[in-house]
Amino acid sequence: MADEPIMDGLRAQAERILRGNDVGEFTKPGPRQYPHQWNWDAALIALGLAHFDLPRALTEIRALLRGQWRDGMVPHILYHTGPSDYFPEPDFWQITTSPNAPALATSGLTQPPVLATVVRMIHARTPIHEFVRQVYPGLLRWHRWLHTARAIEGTALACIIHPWESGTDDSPRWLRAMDDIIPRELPPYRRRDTVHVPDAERPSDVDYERFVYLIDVFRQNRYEAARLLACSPFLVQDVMFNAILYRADQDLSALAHELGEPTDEIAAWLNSVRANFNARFWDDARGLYMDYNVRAHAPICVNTCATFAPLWAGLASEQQAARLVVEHFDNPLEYAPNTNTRYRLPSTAKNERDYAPRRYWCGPVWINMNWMIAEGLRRCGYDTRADLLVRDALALMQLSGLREYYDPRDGRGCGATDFGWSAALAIEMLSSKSIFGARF
Ligand code: 2M8
Repeated sequence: MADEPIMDGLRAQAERILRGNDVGEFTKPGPRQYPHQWNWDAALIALGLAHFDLPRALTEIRALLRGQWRDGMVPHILYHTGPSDYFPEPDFWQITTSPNAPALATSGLTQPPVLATVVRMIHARTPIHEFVRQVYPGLLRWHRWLHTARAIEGTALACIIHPWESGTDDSPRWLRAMDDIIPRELPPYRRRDTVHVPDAERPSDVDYERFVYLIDVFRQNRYEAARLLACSPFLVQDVMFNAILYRADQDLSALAHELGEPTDEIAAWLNSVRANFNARFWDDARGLYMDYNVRAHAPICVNTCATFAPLWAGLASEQQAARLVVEHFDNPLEYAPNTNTRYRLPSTAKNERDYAPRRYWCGPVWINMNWMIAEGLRRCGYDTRADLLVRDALALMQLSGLREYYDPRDGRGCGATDFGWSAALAIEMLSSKSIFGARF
């Protein structure tokens, strides 16, 4: 049984963190490490804020859409308050070379499109018709851009051109895909991400060089979508990004229907993704979903928590869901606790070569992943497993505070402190009635 007074303490702490990171129109993901607005952080933060300050939640979303590019892209970082000690600084992106750049300083990349889903969730709880009407055109334009400017081979599956677009930046799946990328010439830059967080919990220098090299390629090509598809050394179809997009298309379609807007275009994207998703990503021999390296014309055979994202989208069949759960989620060599690890869900399978329990996306538990995969498990009828993920997420936050990620062995907090989406999703999980009662 959940200990409700302690949970109240966690909720109060989470609200304090969201208030503390609030800069007026946007919320910093981390007060020192991440002092700007990030795309999927903003969406998840809005979901948490909506539980106690709905107007502020809507402000967060409006601020994010203010950075939308003329071609529809919603960027991954928005520098509302100008430069800080964060690298890349706004000028490093050189976005003004693109005719599509907005007036606001932003990055030149995007991030997982979870926003339409969040808008629909908030609206389902407290109707916000006028707001939905205002933001719908921007959401539609973003999804259209993803399904066209980022699509190849005549399907609506989206490509990403930089690991940062996946949100799981140095996941071993990208480290593997970046093996062949040899930076030719690097622009001068200075890493700042290891000022506030120990080196061992952040990407290696070699990986960081590749991140920077890719940005340099994109700015030299003035962010022209067709050129980037043609020349980006990193071109990948990310299983989690596409699962999030598919789910967001479903939510966008529901919003369109309610607004009396046409839904045919969205239905065509949904049909195309549904028709191609499993053929592209499902590895029947291993019973796992794998990303696809478009440049190498080959799947990226690395087992990470992204494999569970199709559950969130309703893209896995009953048999596929059962294999993911029984062969992998429950497997102590991969994701389930064993004598070395107490907490679910390691972000990389523990038997992967590059698994590292304290390094960024290489192994630690992330609260957003636990939440999203729990929702997916519930959607597929695996409520007991979903409860395990929620229970562990809440236990970790109580044990070690609202950190960016956690060591699955002992629950120690890593990365940024007072982390925004951990706080927001603590509130979301605590507010969902299903977590209280007999199951705990
Ligand atoms: C991390 O990414 C940024 C670059 O975008 C960084 O490491 O500096 C990722 O975890 C990403 O998913 C997240 O949105 C961002 C802010 O929390 O931090």
